[in-house]
Amino acid sequence: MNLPKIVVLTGAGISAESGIKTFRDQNGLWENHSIEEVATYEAYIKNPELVHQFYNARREQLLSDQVKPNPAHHALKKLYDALGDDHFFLVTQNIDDLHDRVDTPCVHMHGELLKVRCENCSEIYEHHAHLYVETPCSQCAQPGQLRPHVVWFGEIPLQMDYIYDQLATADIFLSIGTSGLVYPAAQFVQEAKRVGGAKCIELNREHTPRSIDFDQSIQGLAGDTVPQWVDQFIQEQGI
Ligand code: BJW
Repeated sequence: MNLPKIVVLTGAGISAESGIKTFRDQNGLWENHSIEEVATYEAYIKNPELVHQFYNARREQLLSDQVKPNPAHHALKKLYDALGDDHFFLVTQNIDDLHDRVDTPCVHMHGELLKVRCENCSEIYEHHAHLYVETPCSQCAQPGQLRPHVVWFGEIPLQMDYIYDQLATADIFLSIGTSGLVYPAAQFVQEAKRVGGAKCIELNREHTPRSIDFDQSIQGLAGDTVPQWVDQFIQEQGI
């Protein structure tokens, strides 16, 4: 069977119905903390306690009983199961682990909230507890060297070569719940179209500054639109 290859990009909007606030909504995280205060390396050097406090609160929320994968995460797992590794690739900007919890393989281009990285020995490992300036690295035992394993503004997102290779071979590019304001992810639609010749589809609660770049833009909550789109696709393909 000649199946199309689907590349999916997800953003904070896919996790909104799981109880995780998006970044740029009215009640979003940036209201309480300006982006410069918490999501740059300069901010971390200037005030590591504040940055640790910010990520500790988000880690605690992610691990609470209230947060779990929603129908959109489950639908992408269904799509992955139907297509397999050769025809499905998921890249997420989200640092939560909600795709991982339903066993959908994905590249976390902006890192992972439940991991830390040691600036002394470069070890990256799972860490679910609060992180403090004095927390020693479990590998090299140095205190003062652990940071959240996330990508801040001015840093290079992870696995970019691999992501661009996947975009170049996409037949369909699906962008779900992202404002399209943050680069390089904001440019993936042009990349998928220009290099891969992909049909590009946006699923978002509302129109975004990028909607015009897509062949189709579908408005609605991800928990509704993603399962609907996946079910229709599977039916059309007869898989
Ligand atoms: C729903 C919904 C529901 C809600 N259902 N939908 C000028 C021009 C071009 C670039 C730059 C520039 N100046 C600086 C830059 C570069 C900079 C950048 O993009 N800045 C912009 C602000 C202009 N980018 C970088 O620095 C990046 N690095 C870089 O470019 O390196 C150079 C390089 C690249 C490639 C190769 C080689 C070199 C790094 C960016 C790192 C971003 N980091 C953050 C924080 C991560 C850690 C953390 O989480 O704390 O990543 S910022 C934040 O934004 C986070 C997110 O992943 C990212 C994207 O946000 P997202 O997911 O789109 O969320 P929102 O809130 O913006 O939107 C939610 C959407 O969901 C909305 O549209 C809603 O409508 C929708 N929604 N509920 C469906 N239920």
